[in-house]
Amino acid sequence: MTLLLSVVIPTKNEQENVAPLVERLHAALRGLPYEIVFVDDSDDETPQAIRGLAGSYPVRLIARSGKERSGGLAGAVVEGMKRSEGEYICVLDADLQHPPDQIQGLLIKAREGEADMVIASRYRQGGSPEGLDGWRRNAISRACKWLAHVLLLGADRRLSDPLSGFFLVRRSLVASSNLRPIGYKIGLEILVRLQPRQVAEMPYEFAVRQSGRSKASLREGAVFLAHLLRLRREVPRPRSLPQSGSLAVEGKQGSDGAATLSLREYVIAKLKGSTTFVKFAIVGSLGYLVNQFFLFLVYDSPVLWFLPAKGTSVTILFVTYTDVRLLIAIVAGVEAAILSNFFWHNIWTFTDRTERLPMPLRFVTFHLTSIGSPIISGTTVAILAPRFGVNVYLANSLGIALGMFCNWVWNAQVIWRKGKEPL
Ligand SMILES: Nc1nc2c(ncn2[C@@H]2O[C@H](COP(=O)(O)OP(=O)(O)O)[C@@H](O)[C@H]2O)c(=O)[nH]1
Ligand SMILES: [Mg+2]
Repeated sequence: MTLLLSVVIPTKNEQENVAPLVERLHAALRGLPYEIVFVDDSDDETPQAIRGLAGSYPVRLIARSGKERSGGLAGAVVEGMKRSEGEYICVLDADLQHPPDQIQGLLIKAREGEADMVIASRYRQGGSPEGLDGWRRNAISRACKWLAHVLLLGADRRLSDPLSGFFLVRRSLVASSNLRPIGYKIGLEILVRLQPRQVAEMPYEFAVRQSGRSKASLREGAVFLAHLLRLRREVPRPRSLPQSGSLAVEGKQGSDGAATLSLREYVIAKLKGSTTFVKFAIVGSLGYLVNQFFLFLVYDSPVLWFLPAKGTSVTILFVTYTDVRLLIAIVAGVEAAILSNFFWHNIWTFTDRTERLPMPLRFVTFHLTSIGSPIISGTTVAILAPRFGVNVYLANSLGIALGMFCNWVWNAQVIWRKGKEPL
């Protein structure tokens, strides 16, 4: 009988995990012609445990030693794929982070959708990356994914989990290929080097490791970077990858078209997308200059000779102002900046969005937010510096950034909110 499925499992010091894993696999794959191929680089009792299972289950062991181990995890997977026999190959970790009961689903998807590769995804809707212990592993995982997209897969995000270690491929895809992976990301190697015609994704819940320890480390991070750069260097990247309609992903599907951008193209595309924000920042900087200029004009220049002289004190409603000319100058500076900002935002920054709120309402709300922004930055300094001992200038910078951010959100989302695109 020809084998339908080979389950390839790399192991390194997983003695506690292999027996429960094989039992769960057997329960999940009952009735299918399958085999399990362990490729082991352990220094503990894992090989003995695997041999013990071989009597009762269709289990094979490839035990590696010395130099054979140099390719690490990815090398082990390639070796397992080469020496297995099934029409489809499923790769998963030994630590029960990848649920065996999902394999049938991957297989069905591959056969029905005629996909060469089906990736089990932590990040597609319905899946979960919960097993990544701690926010640090989570952040690292997302950063690695981002890098892989930017450097290799293109900026559009059709694949939600290209770094998944849990996937299924058709043997014909990998059979005569020259894979040379280093590190952990064998799935990425297959995606980039073999450019499968059809790739599908299926969500799954990444579980926490059953027992034993993760072998991921800072060194693996460096190896990952080296792997990315090597793929970038060695694999010519077509402009459009894969062809239109060839990615059958579950759930939301991204736009088709160029999937592979160079880093430069990616940065330019990003910048183009953010021109509104750049204009917003330029207008804000101009407002700062206008404010300073009016402060000077009113307070120091001789033009407004009719105003009270510097240092004139005045009492209004029981409050005494020691320098009423300065007060007028501050108000004039702030108001001039607000008017300048409003004018430029209206005719330049948000020029394509002016239809939403009626002009007078826009004008009034803009005044309120313009005053709100210095209140936010002032409050931030007043709280952070004395209470938390943050350096005053650092606190001020944070406050200004926060004020500007709130201002931006309010302006872009409320005052000049984008209208719906006309059909
Ligand atoms: N054969 C082999 N397997 C490895 C090696 N390093 C890790 N593994 C296995 O690869 C799988 C994933 O490793 P793991 O430490 O769980 O990485 P993590 O899931 O990223 O924390 C597990 O089944 C490990 O036993 C290695 O150098 N050789
Ligand atoms: Mg793991």
